[in-house]
This record gives sequence, C-alpha cells and structure tokens, in this order.
Amino acid sequence: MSKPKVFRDEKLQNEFDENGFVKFRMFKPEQVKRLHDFYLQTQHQHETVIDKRKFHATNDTDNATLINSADSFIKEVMFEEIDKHFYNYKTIAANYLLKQSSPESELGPHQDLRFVDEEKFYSFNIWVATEPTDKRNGCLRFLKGSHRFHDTIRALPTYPWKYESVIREIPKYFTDVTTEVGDCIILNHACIHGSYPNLSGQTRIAAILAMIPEGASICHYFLPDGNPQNKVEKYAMTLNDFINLKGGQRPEHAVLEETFMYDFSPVEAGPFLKSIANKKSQENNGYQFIRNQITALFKGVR
Ligand SMILES: O=C(O)CCC(=O)C(=O)O
Repeated sequence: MSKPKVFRDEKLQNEFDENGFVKFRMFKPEQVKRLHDFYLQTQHQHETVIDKRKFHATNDTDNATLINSADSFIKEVMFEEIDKHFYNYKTIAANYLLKQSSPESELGPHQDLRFVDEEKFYSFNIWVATEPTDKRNGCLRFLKGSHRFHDTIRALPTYPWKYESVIREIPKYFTDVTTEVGDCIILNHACIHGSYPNLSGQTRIAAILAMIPEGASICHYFLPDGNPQNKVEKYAMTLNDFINLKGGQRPEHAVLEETFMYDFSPVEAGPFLKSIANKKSQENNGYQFIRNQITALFKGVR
C-alpha cells in the first residue's frame, strides 16, 4: 500500500520517499530572522539545561509556558509558507533545536520517535536553521533510504535501537546536507540521521515543526526500564499530552491503546554494513558516470 502524499510538488515527494529527506528553499530571510529573534528573546530560559546537554530542545526545559509559546511562535511563522508546499497534513509540535559550540554537541546516528503507524503512514520534521549550516557548525547528515530498511518501534525512555550494533560505522555512509538561509530540510522521522558537532564558537539555532499526514493518528510508545519481556505500551496522544510529557515518564492523561511484545533484536552487523556499503558505492558510481559524461562532452569542444 502506498503512503499518503503531502507535498504539492511531485518531484519533492518522490525524493523524500526515496531518500527519507529532501531540501528546498521555503522561507524568506525576514521570516528566518523572526525565528532567530524569538530564540534570542527566550535564550536564557532555553539555556537552563546547558550544563547537562550541549544539544538541547525547547522540550528539554520542562517549562510548559516556554514550550507553549515557542510552539505557537514557530507555527505562526511557518504557517505563512506551509500551505504553498504541503497539503493533507496535520501538525504536531514545534521546537527550537540548539547546538552549543562544543565537541559534545554532536548528535550521533538515530531515528526520531515513532509518532504514527509507520506501516501505513510516516511522520516528518520541517527543519530550518536560522543561519547557514555546514560541517563546522553542525549540519545534518543522513543515511539515504534508511527509513525503508526495517520497521522499527522507537520507545522511550529506554530506546532499545535496532541499529545499536552498527552505530559507530553508520557515519562513514552518511550524506551531509548543508543549508543556506531560507532552506528547509524535510526529514522522515524513520530515516537514520545525525549532525556534526558545532565548533563554530556560536550557538547553532534551528526550528522544527513535526507533521503527519491528515489521516494518521498520533501515538507514543513507552518501554520502561527493567522490562525483560519488552512489553511496549502504545498511547493515543493529543498535542497537550506531548507538551506535558515529562522525560522518562508515562504520558499522564493519554489513553493506553494497547500493550504488545516487540522483538528489539539488533541488525547483524556484517550483512548490514555490506548492504549499505554497496548502496553508497552505487550512489558514487552514479555521480562518477554523470561526471564522465560531462567531461567527455567538454573534450569534444575545441
Ligand atoms: O538539529 C539537529 O542537529 C538534529 C535534528 C534532528 O535530529 C531532528 O530534527 O530530528
């Protein structure tokens, strides 16, 4: 069964479906500046967690007033453009993602939480940085096509990860995605991604908005510590449940939809790495082929 479409531009939808991410210019510099300025006005409240984390989000503050106001502000700015590019979607929550300038701000390979039934739907972020990003200040990196490798449950607070067995090797196969002001990256939450440490001397500021196709319902998977049978609890969530979700705890008022056993066994490192190395070399050969064609064309020109 094919999953519902949300991009108005078919080419962008196809690239997103194929790779698990796509970049395009969505915002005007003035809109990006407003996102930047709101962060600066709330910087002090955001930075209450930086002793513990060099990569942090608005949500990490557990400050419901801040979380609500950042959510409303980012949505207000993004809504000025979203309908020009997307349709049949629902929004979840918006957040700032901050990378302090520190070697500890690197974000290793991971998949984001699973918010929907991914056999039928997908969920995604609109990610926009308020200044250009590259390798030096913490740009994003993706394992192309990895949202299609395996169906995975990503459950908090324990987060047993299917790709834990190859976590150190994955960055060798990443594709880096740099951005200019106004670019956004749309990323499928199931696509394996990470970001470089920010070593620029300045905080890297990005705003994200999580979205899902209209027909999907939002859920949260909870797997507590000391649960040898891997009994997962699936909760039906509202936006308020997410805003009030406290690190490591069950959602307080959400409805428990079902409880089920899940096999979290990790992928076998050898075959997995061989398969991603093959994919990467096919990608590089494709590029090499085009380069050879272009070089051959110019050789003919005297
Ligand atoms: O902002 C970053 O560096 C990481 C972003 C990310 O992991 C996400 O949006 O899911």
